[in-house]
Amino acid sequence: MNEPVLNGIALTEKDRRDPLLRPGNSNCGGCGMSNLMQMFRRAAADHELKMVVPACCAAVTGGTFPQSAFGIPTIMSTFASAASVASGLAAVAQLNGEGTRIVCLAGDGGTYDIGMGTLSAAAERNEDILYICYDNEIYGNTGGQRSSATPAGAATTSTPSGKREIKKDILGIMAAHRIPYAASISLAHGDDTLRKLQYALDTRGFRFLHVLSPCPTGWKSEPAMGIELVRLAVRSGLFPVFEIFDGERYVINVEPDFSAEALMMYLSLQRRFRNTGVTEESLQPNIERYWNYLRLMSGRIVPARRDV
Ligand SMILES: Cc1ncc(C[n+]2csc(CCOP(=O)(O)OP(=O)(O)O)c2C)c(N)n1
Repeated sequence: MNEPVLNGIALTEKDRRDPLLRPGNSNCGGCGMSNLMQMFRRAAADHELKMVVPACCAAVTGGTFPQSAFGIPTIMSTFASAASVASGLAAVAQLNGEGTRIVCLAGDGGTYDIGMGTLSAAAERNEDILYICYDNEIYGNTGGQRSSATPAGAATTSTPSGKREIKKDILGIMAAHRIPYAASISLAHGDDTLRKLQYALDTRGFRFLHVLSPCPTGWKSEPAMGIELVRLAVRSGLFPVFEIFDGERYVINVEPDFSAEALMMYLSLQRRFRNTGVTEESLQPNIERYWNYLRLMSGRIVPARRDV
């Protein structure tokens, strides 16, 4: 069951009556995508939506015909075609003069790796699509293999002693397409999440949202700790929360404290980081490097590291 977790934001009757993700779906307990869908229902209360979902956990969540866990018309696509299918739906909506918002909901494997070709093409054409990547940092649905979103040091079923390469910079890639809006979303920051979802729904053209999505099954963490893990990822600087307008105006939304304590807590609460050799010290250089880049892009020169 999905008990609504709107981060302390009160539920409305509409949230209960008309959920985007219905109770009784097959998501694991503590799945970040479930939380995201609840937040998205709230943000999209005034919008007609159609959704495209490529192969991923969300495709399984959808269920088998004639049942569906999604409360909106949804098309399941192949991995590689999600953004193309969404482009077609967007064109139809425009031809019919409908205000329907076309949404792609895809995992990190479908976004960073297998769907990148059509994603890039749709972004380059500035299609009228809201693309949401829920990033659980693995190919979750097939047992938790590494993707290019998996962070360095995380054990997966295909990198049992820990991934060596660092996580791909997906927002940098999307910004390079000069799309109207790209942002990262922390589910631990409810107001910022709702604001960004609403802004992305109201903006036209290609919009891209990147959501860190806790996966207790793959991260080997407690289901109830998901939101806390996201908070620690943000606090430590590991997951920067920012937005990019037109590929060039960077705005940092949440200032981390860069505390070693938050980073240590983040690592120790997930068994995927156990025995892989990853430490707080080994992660710091990449965190600093990325934050220096973000400071530069946002025009805010502040030292990236503050000892707490
Ligand atoms: C072309 C292709 N390769 C592999 C698969 C098998 N497959 C289905 S879902 C999935 C994992 C998807 O991972 P991700 O996009 O990260 O989403 P998640 O499962 O984590 O929600 C894979 C590999 C497939 N359906 N199609």
